[in-house]
Amino acid sequence: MQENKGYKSGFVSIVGRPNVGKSTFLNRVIGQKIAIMSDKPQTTRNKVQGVLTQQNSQTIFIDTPGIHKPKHKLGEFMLKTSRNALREVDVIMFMVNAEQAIGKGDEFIIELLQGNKTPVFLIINKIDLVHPDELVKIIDSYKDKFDFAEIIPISALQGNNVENLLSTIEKYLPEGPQYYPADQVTDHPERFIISELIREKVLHLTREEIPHSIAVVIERIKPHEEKENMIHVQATIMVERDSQKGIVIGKRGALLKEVGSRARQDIEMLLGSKVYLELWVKVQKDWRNKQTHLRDFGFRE
Ligand code: GDP
Ligand code: K
Ligand code: MG
Repeated sequence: MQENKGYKSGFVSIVGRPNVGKSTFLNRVIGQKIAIMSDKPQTTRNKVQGVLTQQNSQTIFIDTPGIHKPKHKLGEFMLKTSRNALREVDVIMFMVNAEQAIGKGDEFIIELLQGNKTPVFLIINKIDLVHPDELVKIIDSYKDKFDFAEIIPISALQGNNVENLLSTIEKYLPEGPQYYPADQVTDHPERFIISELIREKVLHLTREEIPHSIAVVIERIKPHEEKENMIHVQATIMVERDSQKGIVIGKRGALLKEVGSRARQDIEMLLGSKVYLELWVKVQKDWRNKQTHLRDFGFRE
């Protein structure tokens, strides 16, 4: 783990209609095929993380499942996951296809982005397929709809202007630790989502006394030893003070129990399986400042 002062790190969500090239971009940047790509919409069903480690920064990319108006419960859940992904990141890349006029799907995403404080980059992908004049037109049509922090045309397939995009992202990252070892390019997407689901429930069920500084570590995800078709998830909620531990556990464990029961339902939806969720609460003083601890917080496989 790097202790460099001035080191930057952060999270970048990639959103956009199906087939605009989100996975192609991620794979180019990470240099390995980690996201499933295809010419069929909705190939990416789960969030996929890609980790890009550079000299002075580390960027964690999240390839969201296609954001579209949900048609069923699971769709709603995925949309919720994507929505949360938009709040908790440092930059949002809104990717569009240079060949396509702005459509209903794009407008729906723009609607979701309204009111969000995270800087949004408009990424016009597939510029290898269009004439520069066309590019200007498409940029103008989007400019009217939203106040983008940056507008960057690229070709994810051929690599044009991707370096420029990466150095622009770097400028927007806050100072932070190197979460992952430099040679690690991906993480189990489920791990990250599960920890976020648990954290979300704690935040919903507690008040101001619990600052948004808790962390959830997924210790283990494995088949249940006795019950067939059940997955055993073991997770630890890290707090900074003893008093916070008491709050998270609640009277006779009532609050923790409620967190567990709500989180379990979401995790079952995510994994499509029955889940036994084992939750622990641990006090880890000053965990935010200790990079070795961050490393233990599931940012590692
Ligand atoms: P996603 O659904 O947004 O993840 O899109 P994919 O990455 O799966 O890409 C969909 C299709 O667009 C694939 O056939 C890609 O090869 C193609 N594609 C992606 N980026 C580019 C690009 O910059 N130029 C061209 N010509 N095709 C691209
Ligand atoms: K696709
Ligand atoms: Mg994809």
